[in-house]
Amino acid sequence: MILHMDMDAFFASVEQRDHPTLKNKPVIISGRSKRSVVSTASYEARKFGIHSAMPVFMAQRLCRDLVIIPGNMEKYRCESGKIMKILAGFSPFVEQTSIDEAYMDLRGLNRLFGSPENIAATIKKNIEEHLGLTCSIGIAPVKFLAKIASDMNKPDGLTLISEDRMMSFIEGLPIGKISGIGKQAAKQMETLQIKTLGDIRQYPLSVLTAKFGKAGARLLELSNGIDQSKVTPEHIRKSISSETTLEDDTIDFEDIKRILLDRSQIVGALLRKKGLVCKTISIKIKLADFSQITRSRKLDTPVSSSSAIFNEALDLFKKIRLTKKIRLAGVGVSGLQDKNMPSQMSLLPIENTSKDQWESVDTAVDCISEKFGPHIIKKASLNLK
Ligand code: TTP
Ligand code: MG
Repeated sequence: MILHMDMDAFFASVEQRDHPTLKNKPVIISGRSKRSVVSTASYEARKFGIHSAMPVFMAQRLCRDLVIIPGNMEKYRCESGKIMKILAGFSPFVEQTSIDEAYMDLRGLNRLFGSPENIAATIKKNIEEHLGLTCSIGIAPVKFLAKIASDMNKPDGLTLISEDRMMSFIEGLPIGKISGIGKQAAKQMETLQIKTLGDIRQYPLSVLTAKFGKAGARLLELSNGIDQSKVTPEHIRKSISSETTLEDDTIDFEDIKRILLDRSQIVGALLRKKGLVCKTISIKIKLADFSQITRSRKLDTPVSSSSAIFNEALDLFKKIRLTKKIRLAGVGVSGLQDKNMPSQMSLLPIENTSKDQWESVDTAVDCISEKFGPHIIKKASLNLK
């Protein structure tokens, strides 16, 4: 089962918690300018028809007693971090998808924390007790339904769509509820008599893909209760890359080498900052005629030193036979994993040792850069030009 958690009126609830006089009052969070829109509205304000993205002047017209509060993103980010930490206490399989939303894969948690409903109730209790905030949780056998479920009984909701109920739920699910189906697409579908996800099954794959492209194929899968998307924690999902468009197109090897070195250092520093190592290194080259070349290599042993990244990037670049000037070059890493996660050791321990030495140089450089700024210390070769 997959769990989806979404905080209730997140920014507004944080302010209501921190300013008890605002409790039970219609409150919106917004910018200060005349043209500002509502970032979020407390549930008391929503009763007046006020919602996110509505111009503030309109919200004021709908509710005379409306309290308008300027947002404090730093505070909300900090609260978000605390919420994600609570979730991480239950499972490493947590995927944060926005400032106040996350998925959790519940497999294997039964023994520790009980049934899915128990897990959800404990999460809600922890968030309320530690942070004084409420959230809504949805649980379903697949990801897209978990998200829909979390929205069904807001605020402070807990909704479970069991395996048994799933198909009948899908049958009557309005098509517009599916994330990614906009109003326009929903209208278009209505002309085909498709109002619910169940209606999709009246059409063969060929018709759906002809009409809606890839989305058609995905909808057909969803209508059968199949959702290929998995809960993907950040360290698995993300890749890190850095690229630069050159001031002047060039084919000069030394110039390009310097760019790759510079980009490798940026990528390496980000990787180490996140406490990650990478297994795959790639380069991207765009030529003057806008065509693009990408190359990547999977390593036997994960690395995080800028030198290791650069050496691989340069090696990949050397294998390209360049006939035109380039206008953009970039370095990327993927296959990211936690630095402390055990991985298969390299068969060549000597190679490892030399990489480790560079890693300590990098760590020292990272510390200096953090303290004095990113340009205070760099490879001598980057100064040649
Ligand atoms: P949401 O989870 O979409 O909304 P919410 O938490 O305020 O309310 P709900 O109970 O319906 O989940 O967004 C989370 C936060 O993101 C929200 O508190 C403010 C911010 N946000 C914006 O700044 N602009 C927007 O248009 C939206 C939708 C949200
Ligand atoms: Mg929310």
